[in-house]
Amino acid sequence: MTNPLYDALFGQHAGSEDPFLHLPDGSTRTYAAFLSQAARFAHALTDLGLAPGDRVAAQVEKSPEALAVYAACVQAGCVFLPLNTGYTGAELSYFIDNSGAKLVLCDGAKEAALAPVAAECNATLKTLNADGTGSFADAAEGKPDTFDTAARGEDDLAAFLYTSGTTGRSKGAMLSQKNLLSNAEALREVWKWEKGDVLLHALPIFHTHGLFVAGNLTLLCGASMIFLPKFDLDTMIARMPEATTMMGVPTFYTRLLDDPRFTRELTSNMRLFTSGSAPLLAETHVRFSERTGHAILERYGMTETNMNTSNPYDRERRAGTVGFPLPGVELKITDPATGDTLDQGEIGQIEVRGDNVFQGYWQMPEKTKEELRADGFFITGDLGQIDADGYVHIVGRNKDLIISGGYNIYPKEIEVLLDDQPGVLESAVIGVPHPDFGETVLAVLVPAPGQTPDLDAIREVLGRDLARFKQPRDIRVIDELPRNTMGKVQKNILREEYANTFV
Ligand code: MCA
Ligand code: AMP
Repeated sequence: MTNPLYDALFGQHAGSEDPFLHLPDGSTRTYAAFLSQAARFAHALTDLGLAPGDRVAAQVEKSPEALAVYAACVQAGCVFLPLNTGYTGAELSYFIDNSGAKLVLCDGAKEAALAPVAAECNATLKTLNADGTGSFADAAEGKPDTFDTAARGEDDLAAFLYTSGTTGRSKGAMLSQKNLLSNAEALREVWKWEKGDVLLHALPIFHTHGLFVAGNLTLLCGASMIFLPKFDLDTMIARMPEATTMMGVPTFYTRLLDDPRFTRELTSNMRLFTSGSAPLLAETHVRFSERTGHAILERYGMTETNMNTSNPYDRERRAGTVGFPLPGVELKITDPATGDTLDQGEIGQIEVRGDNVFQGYWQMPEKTKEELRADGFFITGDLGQIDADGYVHIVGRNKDLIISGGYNIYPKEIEVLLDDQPGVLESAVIGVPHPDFGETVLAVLVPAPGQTPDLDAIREVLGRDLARFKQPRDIRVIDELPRNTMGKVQKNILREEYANTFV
């Protein structure tokens, strides 16, 4: 019986007293202790009636136990579905219902609010708090420290990650064992990761970046992580000297650079800083090199594809580019209208193919067909070009998407809500430059004839239904939206008009 993902990430460390997690209180969790916890959780999953292939939705704070739920799902053959801790009840009910999750894990503080949602979806609800306590932990108490790993194949699903869409409806990206494992192996090779590496980990673990890029790579190599609940500048600076590597979104880097304590000396133990999830300004790359002597290594990925490209470890890390396709990943630039491959240097849509590319969107065959070609190439929705030296540049997006501090926000989801509010005729939601988040959300409203929308009431509805990071940081009211001759809203004009709102 095999389970390739479990064997490669977890099973190989059975009984190992090597450090895995260095925790904020100064304690360390060994691989053996982590795996025992995961095995107890795997027993709790099966005792609750979960079978291989069943979905486990988890909206839990970052903690060693939250990570052990992921390990337990892999071991028990369940599909792990992590959810942003900022999502509201309205957002969660869609994910739970759509995924058909059999078990929902949440923080104790959210239990009462989620109980009706779970009941309506016939899902069991258990709690797991940031300190590792809760009814799920209780269910695992006293269970054996080992578990008979469920047999799974490399094409079996390991995780669902929801990604929003241009239609405003989120799609569950189905990721197989092979998708995850092949990518971790490629990153180990190109980033030269080793057992002795210590990762400064401050990313959330409900996205590809913090969970798979950071977590899977650490596990595959038997390395360790300084596992912090979130990005806190003082803690990052205090613990940087213990680390050899850090992964961040561009906001991490601009925040570090804004602090005079962040010096060359502070980073002298570091061998590698990587950045992704959002474009890193070339200017940030240059400032970082000047301050620390380290060239940030920028890479490019997506929820649907894991990582696609990376700047080189040993050669020039070119600012403003995302480097070369990873081993096993094919990348081409195509004409969005015809799908034909374009010549080197031309700008077009980026398409990728390889073991990293997902299996499709859960129960959305039509949507899958639109983005995943029959020959295996996935249309990323990003626009790019390949320079004369082979470096891939991302020059824009062919999808209406805002990336704020590394979180994706699809304007449509907010526009649909705004258009529904009393006194609103129509709306347009755009991304505008922001000094901390890179981009932030701005909403433009057109009142219905003779009416004045109540902006405070609208903000209240947005606050109730949308995670904080999606909420517009400003709402402007104008007479009409700029449109082209085809009637399409010209968001580029709005973006120009409001470009200086926050900078
Ligand atoms: C927090 N807030 C945000 C964001 N984060 N608003 C907009 N955009 C955000 N990203 C809200 C908070 O709720 C708060 O609201 C206010 O902004 C400021 O809070 P603050 O404490 O400063 O925020 P923070 O806790 O420091 O968070 C900023 C952050 C965080 C550290 C940049 O967002 C973060 O860790 N981002 C990483 C996201 C990530 O991992 N992305 C990967 C997904 P209020 O003002 O009301 O209090 S993409 C991916 O996985 C692909 C595959 C890839 O390529 O990597
Ligand atoms: P997500 O859907 O959250 O997985 O976000 C994926 C999107 O993030 C990609 O399609 C890109 O638009 C963007 N992205 C990720 N890494 C980079 C990068 N290094 N530079 C620019 N955009 C990036």
